[in-house]
Amino acid sequence: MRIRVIGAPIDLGADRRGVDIGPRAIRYAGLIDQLQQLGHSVHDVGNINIPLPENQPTGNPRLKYLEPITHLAEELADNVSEALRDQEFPLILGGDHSMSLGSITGVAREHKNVGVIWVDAHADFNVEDTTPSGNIHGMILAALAGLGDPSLVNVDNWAPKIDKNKIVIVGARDLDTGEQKLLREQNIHVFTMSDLDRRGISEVMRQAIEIAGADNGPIHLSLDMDSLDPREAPGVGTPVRGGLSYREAHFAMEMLAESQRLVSMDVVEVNSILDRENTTAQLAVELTLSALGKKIL
Ligand code: EXY
Ligand code: MN
Ligand code: MN
Ligand code: MN
Repeated sequence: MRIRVIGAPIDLGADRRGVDIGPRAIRYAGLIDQLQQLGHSVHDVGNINIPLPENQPTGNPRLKYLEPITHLAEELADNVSEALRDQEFPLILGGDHSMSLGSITGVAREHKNVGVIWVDAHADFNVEDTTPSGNIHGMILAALAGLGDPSLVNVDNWAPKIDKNKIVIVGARDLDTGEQKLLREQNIHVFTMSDLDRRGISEVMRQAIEIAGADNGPIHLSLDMDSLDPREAPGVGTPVRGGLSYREAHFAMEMLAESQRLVSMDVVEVNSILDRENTTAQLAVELTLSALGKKIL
């Protein structure tokens, strides 16, 4: 398959600096070579240009860096939809999760019925009134489902980007009160870590693929590296104990590859400043390879 690698080194959606180094750390961990060894051809377009953050965010403290984030989203959406039109598989490297506003907008432009599997310790389903931090990376999935600030919801002048019945969150274990209420009200499919403990990764992923890929539709994977246990992925912006094991994460990716429904994927929240010898970036490469067809045997 021909893969377009796009770096989105944004850290404006999060409180902590460091995820802006993510794309470089992932490339440094050998992504391009290993994709080629797997038999894919790779078109690496480099990184989207990100404005440096001002020292302190200006504007609404409950929607920090709203303007540059929406501006990036427009630019990234253009790049991603162009990739799909050129028959390339968009692989977008973060950067914090706010970049998925652009990546998924670009995918949804070309695939109106795309479903999303959001592998994450968090739901990223806050809105201005419920956010505890004002960090937009914690609001992105709500915005893609049509909820939240109009500037986020109406990027590219249309909404919603994703049918909320085709959203599936896997690995959640750190949800805010207001966010929990919204998730319940909107009937969002959430497989928490408790669900994973109870049913196992195989059954959870079988259901996730069935829901997100309903009517034989395409699936976008948004892999937040903080979905893994911090012992496996220490270099993330918002670590939460009790996450996916190394094998649970790989098996989830292998099942997605077997489904043949993936049309695009994000890998986000690699924070190299907090990482240990590039471990998390290396794991991001390994998991990407599993999602793109690498098998044990
Ligand atoms: N729910 C918290 C907030 O909204 O501030 C933490 C969000 C972390 C988001 C990271 C990307 O997954
Ligand atoms: Mn612009
Ligand atoms: Mn996230
Ligand atoms: Mn997260």
